[in-house]
Amino acid sequence: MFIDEVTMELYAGNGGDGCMAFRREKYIAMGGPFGGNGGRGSHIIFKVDTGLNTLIDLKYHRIVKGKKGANGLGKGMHGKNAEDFVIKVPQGTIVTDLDTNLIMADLTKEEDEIVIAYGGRGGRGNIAFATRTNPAPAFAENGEPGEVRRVKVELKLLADVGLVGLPSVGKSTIISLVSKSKPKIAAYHFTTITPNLGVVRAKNQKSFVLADLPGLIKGASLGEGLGDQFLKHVERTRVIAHVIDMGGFEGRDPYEDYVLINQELEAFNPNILKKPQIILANKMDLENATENLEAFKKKVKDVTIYPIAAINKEGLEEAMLALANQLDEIPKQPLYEEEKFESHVLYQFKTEKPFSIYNENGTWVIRGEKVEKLLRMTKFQTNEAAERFAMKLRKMGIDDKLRELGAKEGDTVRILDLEFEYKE
Ligand SMILES: Nc1nc2c(ncn2[C@@H]2O[C@H](COP(=O)(O)OP(=O)(O)OP(=O)(O)O)[C@@H](O)[C@H]2O)c(=O)[nH]1
Ligand SMILES: [Mg+2]
Repeated sequence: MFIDEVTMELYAGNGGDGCMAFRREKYIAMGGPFGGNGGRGSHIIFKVDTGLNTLIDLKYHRIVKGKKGANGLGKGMHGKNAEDFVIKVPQGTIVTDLDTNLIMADLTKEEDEIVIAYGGRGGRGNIAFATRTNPAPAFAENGEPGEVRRVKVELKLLADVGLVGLPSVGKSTIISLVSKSKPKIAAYHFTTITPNLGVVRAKNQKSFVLADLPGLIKGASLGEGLGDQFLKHVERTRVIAHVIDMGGFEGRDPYEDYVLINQELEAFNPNILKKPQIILANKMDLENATENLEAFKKKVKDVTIYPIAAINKEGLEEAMLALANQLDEIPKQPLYEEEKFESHVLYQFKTEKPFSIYNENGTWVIRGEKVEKLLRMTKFQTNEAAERFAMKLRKMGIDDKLRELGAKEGDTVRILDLEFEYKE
């Protein structure tokens, strides 16, 4: 089975908690702060593995959770960073953030690697908070929560040559004879429903990747038949190999078939027609084939035509050699790639207000990523920690806003599951 789109949930690891500790030494009455920082949580990283061809492995690992960083310890010891979680993907994988719908990564190069969800930083231990005015702070931070992302992971096949044509023209037969790929072959339309990849080794020992695609029909670019689900794979191939049934099966005219396929390719993406093409004139063993080919050649003069009879393996070797040689002349990536993809790799932070306040049955509820993170990172072990938390809320402008909204002394205020009284 070929899988080219997977939705995943990524939970980067939380940072380890900071430690609150004090020196306890003989002859030193008031020990200084001695709590170390927590370690960073695991990043979730996507990395190209050139040995992979599909996203099938990801299908069984749709939810990925990073590890928490180790907690800080006494004696000033910092917690270790958690090991990063590396997700291996084939070359050509695209990662899109489902919340912003922006492409975060387009992993086209062999060495590409990118952090998609950042692990939380470790919480600071009380050593980190020591100041001249407060040399022995009695508070520490919890680790920062790791990033959570929902992403779509897509693979556009990086095939060198794409076999395109109407159903039943012999595309799968061809790939089955020139590569190790063993797709289903049958005398009914739409036998192939997902693309198949195969590596072809031509007579001159040069190799390339061939894609056998499901049959195209009129309206495919608009989603007819199996439609545009797989037309996107054609976008990245370097050469288009038209497979045409020269037997004129079911009363068809080979030239009309050729024109129709080109129209569908153009309607899907006009850039596809800028790619070099060749024509594999198949089923030359059939009765009317020679006659049809002569008529076809008169109408199509600018594209090289290779007459073949895939069923008898006739002409295939020559056609594959010609493709291998032709590929040598063409740059490795499609010409329009930069314009089409690179500029789409954008990263946008979710823009959110630091907080919002609403009144729910007399309780003031404060929501917002920043304020909730502050709460999660506060260790309410001591009065001093609580005071620091209150001070931070004040600095964020939450007190002023509450007053402005009419909060009164003694009103209940809630952030996540923490409730406290409003004080002027
Ligand atoms: N006579 C003859 N029949 C062929 C030749 N090549 C393929 N066929 C037959 O044509 C039929 C369709 O072949 P497939 O390879 O499944 O065609 P396809 O283009 O992959 O079809 P879809 O997957 O439906 O798009 C099968 O019955 C093949 O045996 C050929 O050179 N000559
Ligand atoms: Mg097929």
